Amino acid sequence: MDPSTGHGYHGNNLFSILSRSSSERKVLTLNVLLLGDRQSGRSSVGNALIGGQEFQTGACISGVSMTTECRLLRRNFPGYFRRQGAESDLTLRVIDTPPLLPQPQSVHELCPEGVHVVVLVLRADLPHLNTHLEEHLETLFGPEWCRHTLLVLTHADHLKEAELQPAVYLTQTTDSLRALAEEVVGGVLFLDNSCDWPSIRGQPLRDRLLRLSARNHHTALTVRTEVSI
Ligand SMILES: Nc1nc2c(ncn2[C@@H]2O[C@H](COP(=O)(O)OP(=O)(O)OP(=O)(O)O)[C@@H](O)[C@H]2O)c(=O)[nH]1
Ligand SMILES: [Mg+2]
Repeated sequence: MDPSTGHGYHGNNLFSILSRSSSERKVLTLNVLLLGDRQSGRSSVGNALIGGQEFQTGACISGVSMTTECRLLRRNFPGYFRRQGAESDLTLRVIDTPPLLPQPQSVHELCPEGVHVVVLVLRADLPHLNTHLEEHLETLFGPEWCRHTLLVLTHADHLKEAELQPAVYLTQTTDSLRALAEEVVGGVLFLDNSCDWPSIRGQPLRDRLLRLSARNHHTALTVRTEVSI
């Protein structure tokens, strides 16, 4: 518990996260939670992050999401970054979720040590926010959620087709999306999931995520399991 907030803010220090594998390499393990509305592109973003196709993606059938329960996939990126002169691996544990917010208990079971980065996924071409989203995030993580969150706007290909530059898009979008974009400390990243191999598409996202976590000294937010959503 963070004594200043009382909201289960987990004070992991870097050395508890960096551990040595059998080959004497340092490894940084980050838990990443994907959240978003139905068909926002969460599973596609998950695939970009892990550089694979293992999360099942596709159109909704009869209004039912492709993803109906939380699923965790883990991927190691050897020698991904350097810290204090030493090469470190980056291990991502990515949790895909059903639409909007998953039950806190399901997330807690998959990562009891907490979530380092929340990736909030929205469609750039459908920028109407669920009005309770921020409220739910606060219920799930407490007021620190925005320090650990980055916003990914998928379907950026539609902006390209409309010849709309991302920076211009952000000035013209809805007030609620603009406010959210300003609130999340990780900022906004546009993603076109229809192009490139997942591993290429995921590179800027992995970099951004690592920077955000480093800014938080790799502390993790614990899920507040006493609430139900
Ligand atoms: N054109 C385009 N299609 C995308 C993009 N991202 C996702 N899609 C497509 O949108 C559909 C839904 O993507 P998913 O990644 O399954 O979305 P999801 O949020 O996990 O969906 P559910 O689990 O069903 O709620 C799939 O057919 C994807 O191929 C994108 O950036 N551009
Ligand atoms: Mg899905």
